[in-house]
Amino acid sequence: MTLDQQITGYAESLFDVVGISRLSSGESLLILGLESTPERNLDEFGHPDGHFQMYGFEKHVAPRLKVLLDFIRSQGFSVEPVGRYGYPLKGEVNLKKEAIHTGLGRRGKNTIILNPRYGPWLRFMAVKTDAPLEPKADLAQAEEENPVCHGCSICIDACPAGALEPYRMPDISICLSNITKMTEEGRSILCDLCLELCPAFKEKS
Ligand code: B12
Ligand code: SF4
Ligand code: SF4
Repeated sequence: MTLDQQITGYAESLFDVVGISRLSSGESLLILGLESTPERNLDEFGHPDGHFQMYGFEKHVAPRLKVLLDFIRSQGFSVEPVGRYGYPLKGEVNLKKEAIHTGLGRRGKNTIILNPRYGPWLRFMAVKTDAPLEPKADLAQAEEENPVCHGCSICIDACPAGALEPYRMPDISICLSNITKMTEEGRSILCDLCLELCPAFKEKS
């Protein structure tokens, strides 16, 4: 087994999907995806006392990331998460574009990546490494309209903020996942209606 296969195989034992991309610096990006479910809710955020907290990522992603990073370092390579728990919050890496280019799914009209197995429920993380990982060119997909969205506009019609146009969100400041209400414990109440109503791949997930 090659080193590439060992590292991606190890990552696949910890995460639901794994993709490899190459940065212009020559380093590799491992794109990791984990399904958010009611039992493993990655969408649990909050900002009590003004400090942004990623409760779901802290609980479910951080331990997996630690094991993966330890493994890659034990092979003699450097590796770092991009952003907190591999979530580039300021968009320094566009995880949806990377997911498309590494074959992990295609964008839906709700702008979210739809995966044939997990629908819109994958959450993505990125780690940067100098390990020699080869992008799988045959898996790469283009940024284009998604056949599963043909004839459907459920997400666009249902959006209470009118924030969606097909495959794009012209003004991100009006999305109700941006202007989140808060529970008494300081947990964000996200909207997510455009994901919950999406029928794509529901029967398979
Ligand atoms: C900023 C941000 C937001 C903003 C803006 C969202 C947006 N759609 O841009 C707000 C706060 C509103 C938001 C909300 C949510 N987000 Co958010 N967000 C991000 C973040 C940090 C950056 C995204 C970004 O770069 N946006 C900028 C826009 C310009 O980029 P873009 O969406 O790729 O837009 C491209 C297309 O529109 C394309 N395009 C334009 N015209 C056309 C036409 C056609 C035909 C096609 C095909 C394409 C196309 O060109 C644009 C530029 O490349 C990422 C994490 C990351 N670093 O990637 C998470 C991320 C995208 N969010 C995510 C999630 C899950 C959500 C929420 C569901 C809330 C939640 N539970 O966490 C909602 C969903 C709302 C929605 N429908 O998008 C996930 C998506 C996972 C997935 N399966 O795709 C990400 C990847 C985070 C993660 N770690 O997994 N988010
Ligand atoms: S609700 Fe319909 S149009 Fe929107 S992303 Fe899902 S399948 Fe595509
Ligand atoms: S999360 Fe809610 S407000 Fe934001 S685009 Fe989806 S349906 Fe609209």
